[in-house]
This record gives sequence, structure tokens and C-alpha cells, in this order.
Amino acid sequence: MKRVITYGTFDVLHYGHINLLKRAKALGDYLIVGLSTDDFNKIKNKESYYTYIQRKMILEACRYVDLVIPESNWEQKKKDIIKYEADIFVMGDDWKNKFDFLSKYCEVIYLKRTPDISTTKIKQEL
Ligand code: C2G
Repeated sequence: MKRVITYGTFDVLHYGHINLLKRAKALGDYLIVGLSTDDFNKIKNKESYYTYIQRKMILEACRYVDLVIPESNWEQKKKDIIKYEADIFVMGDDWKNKFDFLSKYCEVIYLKRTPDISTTKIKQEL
């Protein structure tokens, strides 16, 4: 049972997110998503259109996601990896090398970001 973990805001879920979740899930058998809380979004200087509860509900409807947990700070990843026994930590490569320190606890993989799509772009163009 290979367990994969990833983190993000996943606001206004789009095919770039799905592409990431799909590839992350394909690396193992079980995918945990650390979903940024509304308070943590403020720390990340990110305004999200949907609340945490709404973003959680939408993510839980995604076939690639097995568990959604709250991400409320930058420091929790190590603890989460140990607590949820994650074998692989995955992020889009806009985060390349930013989480290499986690390779002490599990495999760290950065996946290619899907070009030309973002929540900001959607908001601007709608
Ligand atoms: N992503 C992607 N392609 C896009 C947009 C996003 O692959 N076109 C990926 C990002 O690289 C990230 C995930 O989808 O791995 C979630 O994206 P965001 O919600 O923007 O996540 P972010 O705000 O970067 O939060 O502690 C980590 C942070 O919570 C990451």
C-alpha cells in the first residue's frame, strides 16, 4: 500500500489541479491532500473564492483523492508524513527543490505544472 501526500489551496478546481492529482495518485494507491485552511491561505497571501469546507467537498468528489486533511501551517508536513505514513510527497514543479528537506522522511517528487491554467486566469477571463 503506497501512500502519496500533496498540499495546496485547490481553489476553483480546474484541469491543472486534476492533472496533478491524477499523476500523484498514479504514483501509489492512496492519495492524501493537505488542503490549505482559510486562515493558512491568509498566511500564503492567497484569497480563495471557495471556503475550506466548499473546497474540501469538491476535492472529496475527485476520484483520485482518498483523504483530505487541513493544512494550517508551513511546518506540519513532516508530522503529517509520519502520522499518515506517506511514502511519497508530491508537488507541482513551481515548488521545485522547496521541499527537498522532506526527503529524509519520504520520496519527494515534483511534477510538471500544467501550462496556461490557474485560478487567477479563470477569475480574470470569466
Ligand atoms: N498545479 C499544477 N498546474 C497548474 C496549477 C496548479 O500542477 N496549472 C499544482 C500546483 O503545483 C500544486 C497544486 O496544483 O502542486 C495545487 O496548486 P495550488 O492550489 O495553487 O497550491 P499552492 O497555493 O501552491 O499551495 O504547502 C504547499 C502549499 O499549500 C501549496
